[in-house]
Amino acid sequence: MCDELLKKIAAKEVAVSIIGLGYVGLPLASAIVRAGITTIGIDIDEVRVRMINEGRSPVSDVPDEELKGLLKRGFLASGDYDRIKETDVIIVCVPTPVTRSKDPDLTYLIGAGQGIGARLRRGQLVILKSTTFPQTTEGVFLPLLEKSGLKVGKDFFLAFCPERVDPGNRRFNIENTPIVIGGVTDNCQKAAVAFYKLIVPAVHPVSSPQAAEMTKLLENVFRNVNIALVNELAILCERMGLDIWEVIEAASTKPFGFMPFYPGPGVGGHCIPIDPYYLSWKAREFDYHIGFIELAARINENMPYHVAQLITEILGKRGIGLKKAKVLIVGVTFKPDVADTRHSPALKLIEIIQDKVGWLGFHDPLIGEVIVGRRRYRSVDLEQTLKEIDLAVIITNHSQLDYERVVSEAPLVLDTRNGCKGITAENVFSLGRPILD
Ligand code: SAJ
Repeated sequence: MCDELLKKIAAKEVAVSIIGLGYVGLPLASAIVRAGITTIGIDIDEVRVRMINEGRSPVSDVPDEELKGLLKRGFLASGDYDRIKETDVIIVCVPTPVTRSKDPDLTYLIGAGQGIGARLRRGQLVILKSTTFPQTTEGVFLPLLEKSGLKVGKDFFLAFCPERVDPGNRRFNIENTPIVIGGVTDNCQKAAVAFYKLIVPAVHPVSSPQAAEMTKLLENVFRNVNIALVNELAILCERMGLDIWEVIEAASTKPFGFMPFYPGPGVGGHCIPIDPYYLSWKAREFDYHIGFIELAARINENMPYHVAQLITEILGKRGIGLKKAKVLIVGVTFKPDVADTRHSPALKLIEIIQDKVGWLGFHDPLIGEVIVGRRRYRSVDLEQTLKEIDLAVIITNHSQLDYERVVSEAPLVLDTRNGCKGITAENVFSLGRPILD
């Protein structure tokens, strides 16, 4: 069975179904179609399926023009799980969020496993990409597939191959980023390696799906704890009268053994603030508490509250009470130049201060509206509003923002991203620098 599949892969005669057409699934579909492989996208969200088939991309990394090109080459989205029967390779890119109490929420992953398990046929390769804790692939996902009565490694093949998508990254994409591969059996490894070699420049096989699951978590926890480190030092620098941005720039001149991370108003996105909880949750099963992760989470989750404190302090220095203050949040996406507000610290900051200030609004060139609690905010015109407010708070440093204009028009500016780098003005205050009189 494995040899037949390997032959089909080598001849590029396989057809692929991708389950979950989000910021991982859609770019992956694009790369696979561009490799000349027949691909179908499956998603439970009918609106998203319709949007995609009309050439309107829900993912900023796949522009409409690129999506239209995929559709022209035969790609289509469907809500019908039965379509996976027509394919040889099934790739699962569904979300793995956390619950409100920060425990892993495998609802989507289990749903995908059930959907596949009910339709699995001999000779198929299933690849799981969703970030999750070690033992998910073999302990949670595999049993759902084997409900089909088929045997892994003999009748079908299963591997965990974590995604490495950095939304908005113009330099790295699927075609130039190595992929880690953890097959359940040797045949599973062989099949997954052979398939991925059609799409990526390099594959890195590891000894098990668990090793691959842990690799991905290490990659993201590494970012989370390092961001927390500079966030903590930013607060210390404010108190010590130092400039964290100057210090990080200086440390970055070290050509080895250092990698810069930057402080900010908090950590957003669908991975970095979430994935570490998957690891700390699993570690507890082994009577092991990873203090690093909990500490980093506390520090990063505190940042929006720290920014709220800075807002109060800056307005206070000008004798403006919070209750009367008009505050404009500039940038609400979770990172610059990506139209995505998921877990954005801007939304948490709005939630913290919206009942405390006289007027609150936002401007973001990529986002039309946000809903925080029971309130709906629409993006306001920047130039017009700057004249009418007391304080502009730069939360997301989109490259297209005119920082000179923000500084010249707004009476006060709090910059949490060093977006105003190089602009000296007495009305500009910065996270990570002392708030001087
Ligand atoms: N952030 C900081 N300071 C930093 C870097 C990031 O405050 O020095 C903040 C960002 O503003 C953002 C959050 O952290 O709110 C996450 O930023 P990110 O750059 O990690 O962006 P993500 O979550 O879109 O993508 C990450 C990938 N990023 C990079 O490799 C640079 C990568 O970790 C994963 O492939 C991806 O998550 C994922 O899907 O796991």
